[in-house]
Amino acid sequence: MENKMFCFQCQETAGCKGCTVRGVCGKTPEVAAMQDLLIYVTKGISAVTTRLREEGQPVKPKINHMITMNLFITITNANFDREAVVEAIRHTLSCKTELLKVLSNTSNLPDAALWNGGEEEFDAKAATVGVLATENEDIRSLRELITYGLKGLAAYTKHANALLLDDEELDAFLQSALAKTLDDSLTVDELIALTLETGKYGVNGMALLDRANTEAYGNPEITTVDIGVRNNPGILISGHDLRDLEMLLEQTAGTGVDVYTHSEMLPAHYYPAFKKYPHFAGNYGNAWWKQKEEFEAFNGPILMTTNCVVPPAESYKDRLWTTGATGVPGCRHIDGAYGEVKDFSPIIAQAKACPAPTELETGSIVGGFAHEQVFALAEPVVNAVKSGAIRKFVVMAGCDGRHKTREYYKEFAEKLPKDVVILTAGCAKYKYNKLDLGDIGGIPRVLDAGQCNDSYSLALIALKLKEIFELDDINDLPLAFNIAWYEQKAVIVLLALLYLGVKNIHLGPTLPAFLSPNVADVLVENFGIAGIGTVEDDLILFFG
Ligand code: SF4
Ligand code: SF3
Repeated sequence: MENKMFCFQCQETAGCKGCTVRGVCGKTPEVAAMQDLLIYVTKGISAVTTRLREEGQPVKPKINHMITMNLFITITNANFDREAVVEAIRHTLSCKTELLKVLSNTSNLPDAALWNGGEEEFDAKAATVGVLATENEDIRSLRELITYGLKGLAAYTKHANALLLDDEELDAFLQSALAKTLDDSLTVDELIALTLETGKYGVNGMALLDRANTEAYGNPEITTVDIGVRNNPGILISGHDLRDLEMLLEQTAGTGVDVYTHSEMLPAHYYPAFKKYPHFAGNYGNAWWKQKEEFEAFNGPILMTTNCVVPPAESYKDRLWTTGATGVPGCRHIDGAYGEVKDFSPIIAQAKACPAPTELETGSIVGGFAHEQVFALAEPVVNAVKSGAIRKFVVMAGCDGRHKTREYYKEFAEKLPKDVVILTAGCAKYKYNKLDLGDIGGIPRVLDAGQCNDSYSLALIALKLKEIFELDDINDLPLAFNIAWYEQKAVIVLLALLYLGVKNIHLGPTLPAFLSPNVADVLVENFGIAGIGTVEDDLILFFG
């Protein structure tokens, strides 16, 4: 049977091979086709902007922003709205037409840079430009590995851009790398080198976002976050975009509507700037994949600022709002350019007419262990390592997901030796952040740095420990990596860690389907990348 679609970009891909009939995530073949075409035209315009830069011509920030937004739209669970994707393709093609007019040398540009079909041609073109259009499986694997890393990088860049921070060098790299994935003359070795260079810019991108977030909202600090509910109506905000949260908190102040975080928005509570809002009530629910039952129970409106949105049930569809790169057909979308104040008043009006959230649980969780906070605690931490009270750290950052196999991470956390401390970031933490794992001399055994992009903090912490212990190699630290991945932001985090020289990362619950056997071998041989085994075996492997 002919494939209706082919997508293997996330960990939940069908049969660990590829979604071919409909996405496990809910993506339809019609949306998948337009996402393939959006990637194709985005690579095309990137070949044009790369050539413009080679000619010494400037590329406007709005073009850079469009390219990062296009990539973000195609990340797993970001946008299920075919019309929104079609509009992004149209807009990209029209911008490209303008750029081509000012380009002096258009010779030898790839087809993607020159193609400019009408909407009636979109479906036919999409069918020829997807992942499988690259026949050699190793080249395909590397092109996709790079493209997915760039999608993750684009997501992080987008959040920095929303806080009015740009990095032209980063955008130039991102676009040149996209263009290189169209270049049939590149060898496997050259693509491997490009993969590692993508990791370097992954570090830069996370650093840029860290700077944007901390300059705007201060450095995260140890914080206790309530996970119960209050009696007022509420708005639940999910995703990663702190600027959206700030605007929502400002606009809900004094309205009698509380604001709760969900999933990856939890770490917002750790920032000093958001503590001044008395109606910033707490965190509701868990990681993204439980949203159907949790959004139902929340009773009020939900604002999705980024992935991961699950196609909603009819019962709460009219309460689900999207903004930024996200889109769901039938759900209302709030627009707003960078630097503009988005108007969340219709969401607030809806909230006022809704009952208060249904209580899911009570209690609290503690987090806020980003770089500055951990540096402030360096002395007790270092002493605990020197005395042997802390034997080892294990980085368990990354993503959560719905597969039963991910119970591994909960069990692994529960069964960890009591002298091991978990360093985490991303939504993976929901597998163990409500367990009572205790502390070691006052140092909690789960140190949550924040969102997945705050894996940057974990890298800084590791580098700081390396300096304090006067080690030559980051791999000589008492530090293991057992990372859970789901979507493409985890890919850029992984590439960033590889670039920083981290070896022997365990990646689960399954290795990416987009790694061909040969590419997987390269990662195993050069970086010691491995999958996971049973909890018992892995505990012995990591801790003896
Ligand atoms: Fe399948 Fe994942 Fe692609 Fe969705 S994003 S279609 S689940 S591989
Ligand atoms: Fe989670 Fe999507 Fe990856 Fe940001 S919200 S870590 S899965």
